[in-house]
Amino acid sequence: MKLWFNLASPFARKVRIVALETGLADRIEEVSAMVSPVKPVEGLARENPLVKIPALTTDLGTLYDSAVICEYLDSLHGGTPLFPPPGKDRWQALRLQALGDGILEAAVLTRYETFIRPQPLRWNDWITGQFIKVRGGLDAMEKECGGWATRFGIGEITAACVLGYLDFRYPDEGWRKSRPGLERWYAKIVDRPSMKATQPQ
Ligand SMILES: N[C@@H](CCC(=O)N[C@@H](CS)C(=O)NCC(=O)O)C(=O)O
Repeated sequence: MKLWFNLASPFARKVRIVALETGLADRIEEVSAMVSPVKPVEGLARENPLVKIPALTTDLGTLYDSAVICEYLDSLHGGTPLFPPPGKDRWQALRLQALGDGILEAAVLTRYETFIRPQPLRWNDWITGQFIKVRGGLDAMEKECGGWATRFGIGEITAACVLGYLDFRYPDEGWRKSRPGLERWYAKIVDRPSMKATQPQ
């Protein structure tokens, strides 16, 4: 399998953590792609019409969107599943993944707005609106993270990628300030080998 990724992408990080946690990393060849919403990468465009990373080229064709790729990888190993079987736990895990992905979308779009969009075209109200989503999402995570302690499934992996991305791109945001539960939880998981091996750069 071939994974289109880069070291800064929090969505690609989700996939790389899943690959490590499930013991599948050796079966994946990584191809670095410096994506930009305004300059499509040619090779990637042939695999993923959305020209986004992560994308995973497999025998079934190329899969894209981190949630789809992570669930595909989870179907290939015999260990404890990272996506729970149908039932309440599964809905909770999928919802937490969606919450984390939503925070990441808002944070990544803000990054594009502030670093790619030419200065005269930037719109501060739009950036403020995206950060309301980031902060509201983190507050929701703070309320529920007491229940996360015992597992590192797809929801928790996504949450870990959110917190790692904010430390990487928005260190001044200070997400820990009013979120002691998340801070404690993150301190416990940040040294996992899969987290250390995929630190954003
Ligand atoms: N929903 C997608 C989001 C992927 C995404 O936005 N990736 C960014 C990099 S972090 C990207 O490829 N951006 C290029 C673009 O928007 O054209 C997922 O979960 O995989």
